[in-house]
Amino acid sequence: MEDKRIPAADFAAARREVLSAWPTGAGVDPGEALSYQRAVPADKRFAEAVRAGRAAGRLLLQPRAGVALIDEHIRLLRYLEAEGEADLLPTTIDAYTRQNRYAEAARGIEKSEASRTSMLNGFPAVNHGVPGCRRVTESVSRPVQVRHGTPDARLLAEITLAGGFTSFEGGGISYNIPYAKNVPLRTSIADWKYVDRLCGWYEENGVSINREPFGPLTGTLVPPCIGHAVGILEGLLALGQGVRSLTLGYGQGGSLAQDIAAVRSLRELADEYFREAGFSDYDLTIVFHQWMGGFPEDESRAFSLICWGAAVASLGGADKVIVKTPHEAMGIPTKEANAQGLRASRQAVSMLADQGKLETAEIQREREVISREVRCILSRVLALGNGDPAEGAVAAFEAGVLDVPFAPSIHTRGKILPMRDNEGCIRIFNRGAIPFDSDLAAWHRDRLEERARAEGRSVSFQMVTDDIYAVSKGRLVGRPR
Ligand code: 8ZB
Repeated sequence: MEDKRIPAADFAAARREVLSAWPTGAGVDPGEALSYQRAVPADKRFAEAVRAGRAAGRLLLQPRAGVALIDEHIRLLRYLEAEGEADLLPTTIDAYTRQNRYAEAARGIEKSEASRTSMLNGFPAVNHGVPGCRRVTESVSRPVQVRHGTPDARLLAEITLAGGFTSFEGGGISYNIPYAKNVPLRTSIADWKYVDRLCGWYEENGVSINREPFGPLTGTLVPPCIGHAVGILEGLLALGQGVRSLTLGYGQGGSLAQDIAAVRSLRELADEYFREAGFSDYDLTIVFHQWMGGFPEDESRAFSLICWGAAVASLGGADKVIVKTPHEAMGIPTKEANAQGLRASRQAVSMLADQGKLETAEIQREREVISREVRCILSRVLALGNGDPAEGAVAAFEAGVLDVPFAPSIHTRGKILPMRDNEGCIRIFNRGAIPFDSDLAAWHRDRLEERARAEGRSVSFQMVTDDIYAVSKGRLVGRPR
């Protein structure tokens, strides 16, 4: 597989340009950043934590969290570590920073200082610069990851990695299509190639940085094959730039069989494609995201959904689970609610820890279906790119061979329409140009017809709407009432 590394001279020149885009960029001295990262102890390295967790068969728990001010953010992370017993810590970045609007983030910091409450929906790491990031990562005892949603994350990556963070979420597809309206895919993939090369550069110099493409995409009825195809492409791109610690993700769909099959098939298919492309020296882990769709407002119901997600992650054999909170329907959680989500998840995960693997005929069936679907899609994508995953992804989104449901981006066709079948599995009603073999396509239609018969109505867009709201209203399948 042809994915050329950015040549050293080009990369050095690009770094100088990126670091001059905002004053705090000058705080990054690559050589000094490398020495600083080399001194981060092993028990605070994300790559080492996920590797060891997987080796020990321990499912790791991680929350989301981020506020505007450094001291407040440190207090928040320490609370999640102490009261939530989080295995891994996050730093969720605010929306201005995600859109490279650092001047507005600066005003948000000022307003937060004046009002003594966070006026940003996350931690503005670029504005706080390298020293601010180091204060955060030095104040906690667990590895910390940058979580965001940034189409152009080059400066954010430079500053946070120099600042001691040891894992970086996102990818050129998964942090564009679900997050931006009008950023060309070619642009975001090129900008993420820089991020991956930066991580690869740290790797080559003895510093392992974990990379995590964002698996759930829009988090709304995303068929497993779509997230898997995108994740595998982003994995190929990352490995191509020298990344070695890779975590691929999947967002809970709601069907036990389909979710377990999705976790298992993701690991299997990713390994298959990576090896086929000539990569062998990498460490792959799988992250399961608790329900990313609309949550029930009632906190007791929210806890039920949280624990169910934790249980499925465990039964599926994921290595990490991203935990939701009972405040999900309301917005950004308090630190107390965040720790509650962690402790509720911990109870379920601990009780399942020694129960082994769940295998059923339905799980096996779904695993085979997902594998076939992903192969149909990826063989076409890679053919479109003549073996190059970046070119293939751009061409595939243009042609509708890859399509993400309910995405804001104009750079995906938006033709794909997913809905649940009678058992709650996510199927595809309208697949646009997604290249399924004809028997697979027919099988999806049959499954949906079966539900339609059971509900005494025809397969229609109404079912999609009903399914989108079903979980927040207390059910899985959006049946007529
Ligand atoms: C795509 C991710 C969405 C999820 C949570 C949302 C939602 C966003 C923060 C946060 C805690 C934050 N989220 N920003 N959670 N602190 N600053 O990410 O609630 O669950």
